[in-house]
Amino acid sequence: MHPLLAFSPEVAHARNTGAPIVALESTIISHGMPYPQNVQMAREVEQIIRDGGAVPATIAIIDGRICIGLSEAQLEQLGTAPDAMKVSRRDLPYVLSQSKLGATTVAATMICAELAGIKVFVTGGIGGVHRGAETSFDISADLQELAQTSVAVVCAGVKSILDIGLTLEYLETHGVPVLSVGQRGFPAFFTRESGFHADFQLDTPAEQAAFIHAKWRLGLKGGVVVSNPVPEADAMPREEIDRITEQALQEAAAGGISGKQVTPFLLGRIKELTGGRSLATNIALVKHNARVGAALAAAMLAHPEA
Ligand code: PSU
Ligand code: MN
Repeated sequence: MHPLLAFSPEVAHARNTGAPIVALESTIISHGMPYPQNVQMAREVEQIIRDGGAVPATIAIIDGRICIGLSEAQLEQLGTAPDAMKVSRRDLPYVLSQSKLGATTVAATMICAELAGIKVFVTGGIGGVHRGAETSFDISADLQELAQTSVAVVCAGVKSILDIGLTLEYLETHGVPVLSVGQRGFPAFFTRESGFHADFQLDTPAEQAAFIHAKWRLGLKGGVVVSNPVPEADAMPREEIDRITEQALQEAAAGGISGKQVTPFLLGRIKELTGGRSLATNIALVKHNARVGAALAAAMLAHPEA
């Protein structure tokens, strides 16, 4: 076992008994949602995964260790600490060696999940190519991680704060397949449709698991995006979210927001400008992804190649 990993008792037990495990990120807790909704969301998502027959492993960097599975107190700490760092691939050596508190992004969570032998990871939305990336070069490290780290990521697509078309082009170039569940369309986080298609629609966990096993069986390293649209009843009106997204993007540009602050700034402004309704949608879609992820983790183990 890797010396930097610290498993919670629940996850350690799952490893010993061969139970399905689902990784969860922590930037969504520290930087993606306000307190106390963030901690409550984290707890409820963990419970949905348990109810789905799998074991949740929320990942964060605490006291110089990569924690795989967090206690109640650790979830609370991440949800309230003003100094929790947003940790992507680049930042992992710093938070670990300096024993800082670190919340892992999709990229860093994938790295840690792979080290821990976890194949399925559930989140809300992945990072992507930002609008205007041709001059800003702002492309989330999540995409490069998907290109090289072998973990399946269940998400509700990418937000329209990003350039969704360029994000899909980037993933294609790097050989990252984008699956969709229940529809052809690639979802846009707050809305079910983005105007783009996913590469392959695979509705059942068994089909998704067979696809992922086939990729890795070929020796093709890297992730698979499993995109799952927000439930109809929880989706936001498209015109409203588009208008608010434009406003948030203009404010970010006017305020000179750059680097790793961009995504948290946009998420926070969208929440304010929708009077908190975007937060309810965000929580609902993560819960929906947790159901899909738990079923996928079980199907991955049930597959003959597991
Ligand atoms: N998108 C969301 N909610 C989030 C994030 C993205 O809808 O919380 C977080 C994830 O942790 C993702 C990170 O990995 O933001 C991407 O940040 P950046 O764009 O700086 O790479
Ligand atoms: Mn960025």
